[in-house]
Amino acid sequence: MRIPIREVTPSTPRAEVYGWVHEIRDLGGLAFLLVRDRTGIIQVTVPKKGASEEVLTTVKEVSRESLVRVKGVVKAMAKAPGGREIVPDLIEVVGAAASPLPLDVAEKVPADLDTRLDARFLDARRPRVSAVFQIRSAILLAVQNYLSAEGFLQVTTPKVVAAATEGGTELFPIAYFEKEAFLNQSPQLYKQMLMGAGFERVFEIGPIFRAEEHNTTKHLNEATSIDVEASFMDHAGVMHLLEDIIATSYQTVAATCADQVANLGLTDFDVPKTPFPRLPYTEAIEIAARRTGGDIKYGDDIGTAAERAIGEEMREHYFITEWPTAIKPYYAMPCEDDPAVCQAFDLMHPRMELSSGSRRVHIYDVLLKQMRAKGLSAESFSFYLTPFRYGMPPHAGWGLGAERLVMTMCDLSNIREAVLFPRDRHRLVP
Ligand code: AMO
Repeated sequence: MRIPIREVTPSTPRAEVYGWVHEIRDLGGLAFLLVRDRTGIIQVTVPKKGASEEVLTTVKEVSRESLVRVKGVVKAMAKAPGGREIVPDLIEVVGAAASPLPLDVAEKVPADLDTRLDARFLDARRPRVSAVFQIRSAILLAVQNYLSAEGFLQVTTPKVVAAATEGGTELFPIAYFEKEAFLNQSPQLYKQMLMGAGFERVFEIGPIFRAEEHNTTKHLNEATSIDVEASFMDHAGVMHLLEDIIATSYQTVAATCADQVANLGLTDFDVPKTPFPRLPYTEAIEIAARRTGGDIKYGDDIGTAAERAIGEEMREHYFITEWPTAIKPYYAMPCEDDPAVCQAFDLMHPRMELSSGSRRVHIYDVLLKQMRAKGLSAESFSFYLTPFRYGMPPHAGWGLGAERLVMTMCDLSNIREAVLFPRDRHRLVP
């Protein structure tokens, strides 16, 4: 624990700390409290001879996970966590914890993920859990700093919308007065419209909502997307930006979150090397077919099994490029020399997809044609289509799943571990 030394006389540095009672040990002549805050653990040592009556009573009666205020003398103690202990003259219970605890923060009693998420406030007191959210915060800050320095404007687009962005099946309908409305699946249409507004470079870090039917370890119903859109850049340009942001995020975490990385037991925390390999879709399919022995063929989506097989072969971050136009969204720009292939990409971690993006169609007639080809009605998208008729610049962008970035960086087995209060098919509280 980081302890602010408040008053110093030459022989007796004193400190006052607030923390939760992690463990209580009574060794006859000595009693110990391990007191924990977000920076770590400090041992509070109470010699039974010489301690005040009040301190002794508090140590005897305080329950685990109560919040206490401790004032006393700081002493070097090689065997204590952090090499120091506090010998208190005051221990005050600021907030008593009821017993029994819904969850053992000290992790002596194992708990499954559901129990942990039900008692998330207690679960998050665990250093290993809070480390994930400190790393998550460092990543998001690194991304914001990077993009701001590159001239990107941070924007916030509506989450209550009238039209589907990424296809109609994963939409959450909501009651919005007398109108039909939905929770937005992606800021896609809005970030493109902002290219029409002349903003040139925008980014948004915000929630996306997907009514995924299935409970998987890598899907959430409410996720956080890091979205980028840039005018006068093509797909190659935004791919460079994306790989640079991934590397920068790892570098920042390595430089500023050493304790958290250690708490998570990440012994080989390597910053991925850029540039990432570019793997054409056709080759990705060949690898998947060879390694899985399955009947995956050109034109198929790359599902979980294929994704895993290709990842085992690549063993590092990589891009899948040159996708068939037919399986990418209408807003992806077809290649000039072969319109059956489009200028879209997915960024992959060996375990899963992290991001997808593309150069966009910026020509009104082509966009209209592609929307119709996908069975979408141009009328319900007129708010989106109109800017394409008034000087839309060429542009490109991507969406990066923040939880998947945290999950793969921290080597978490379930995406729910990367969200404080996850939303899935069965979980709406807390
Ligand atoms: P896409 O649908 O591929 O693309 O989403 C982009 C990235 O967002 C993350 N993601 C999710 N994470 C957790 N749970 C989910 N249900 C979920 N859905 C998506 C993934 C994914 O790679 N508009 C395009 C992006 C663009 O072209 O700019 C889009 O939304 O990490």
